[in-house]
Amino acid sequence: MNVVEKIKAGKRIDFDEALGLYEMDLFELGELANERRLKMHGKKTYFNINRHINPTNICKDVCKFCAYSASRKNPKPYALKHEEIMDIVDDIAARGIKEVHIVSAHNPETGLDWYTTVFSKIKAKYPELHIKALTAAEIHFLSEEYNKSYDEIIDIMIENGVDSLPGGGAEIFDEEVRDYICKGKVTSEQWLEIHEKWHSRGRKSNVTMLFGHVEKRKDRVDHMMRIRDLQDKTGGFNCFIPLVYQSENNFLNIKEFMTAHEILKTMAISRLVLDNVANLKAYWVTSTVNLALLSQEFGANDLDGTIEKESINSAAGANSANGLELQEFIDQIKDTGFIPVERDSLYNELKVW
Ligand code: V47
Repeated sequence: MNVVEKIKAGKRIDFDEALGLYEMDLFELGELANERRLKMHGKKTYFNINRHINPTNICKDVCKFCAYSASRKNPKPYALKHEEIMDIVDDIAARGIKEVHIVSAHNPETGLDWYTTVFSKIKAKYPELHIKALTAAEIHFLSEEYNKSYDEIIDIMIENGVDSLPGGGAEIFDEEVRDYICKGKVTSEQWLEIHEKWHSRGRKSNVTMLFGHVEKRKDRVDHMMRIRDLQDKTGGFNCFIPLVYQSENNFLNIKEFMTAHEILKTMAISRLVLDNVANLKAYWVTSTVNLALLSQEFGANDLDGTIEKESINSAAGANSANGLELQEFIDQIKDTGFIPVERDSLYNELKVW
């Protein structure tokens, strides 16, 4: 059986076969990924009505790709007070937003409680609001900074009301590339260990991949394989999110933007490799809205959400600082022939628009 026959028969492909898919014609590859997508989700495209909050940009780590951290090229350090975070949450709850996505830098000056007790304040006031918060990179930072195990930090998060983990901090798992782009922060093994521990408590998380910088195709496929292996064990990943590297205001110094051709191939291959992860997100923030819409025909079945405010990728050049207007978002999904389905954070369907 060749790789195309294997894919059509729904059989699992291995590392070499997945890498070989990059040599295929883009449209043939896209068709295979689209077939898989249609089998799994039909023409439905999921999104949610969410809001990102990034409470501090002060960071003890130094990732070369990061434009958000105040210790790098961004000159304005800040750390929001809990009252300021609650003001944002009050506003979004009043407008019916259902998920808050809270991710920070690694700030050694705030204390552990600043990171964790804000969640209990949010939950006490808005028990229905889903809290997706703290990347594995933050959990690792808190564990080291406050001399607690991953289990202890995770238990504190759960006690305080965190519902799910975002997929940030995964970057690229290949150790050599990772050392080059973000030496000193959570290792690949630790990132996966933290998510495994989270899943073992019956909880869900997402997983990202930062690509389009110095990594090679083989590193992307390796990244996908490591996700697939953990997913076989736990089943805890809801969604895979390839993040396209944004090149402004950071220290990686990559001049060339990845081609749309390569982005679409990577989307399609991830749909085919990750046969055990239900959802593939085209994150419009880093891919542009147009390419995210096109990605719907290359395997993607999720477009994230309205977001409202975004600081991490927009600092590096993404056009996402103010999110997207809901009706426009919905109209665009419809205009491309897909069915916009509002979902909750755990992929339960809320409304077909
Ligand atoms: O981990 C940082 C990435 C991530 C750059 O779980 C960059 O639903 C591109 O993880 N170019 C944070 N990317 C964002 C994130 C995320 C976003 C949306 C949804 C979810 C989810 C998670 O942003 C970081 C890092 O990989 N990032 N700098 C940059 N220059």
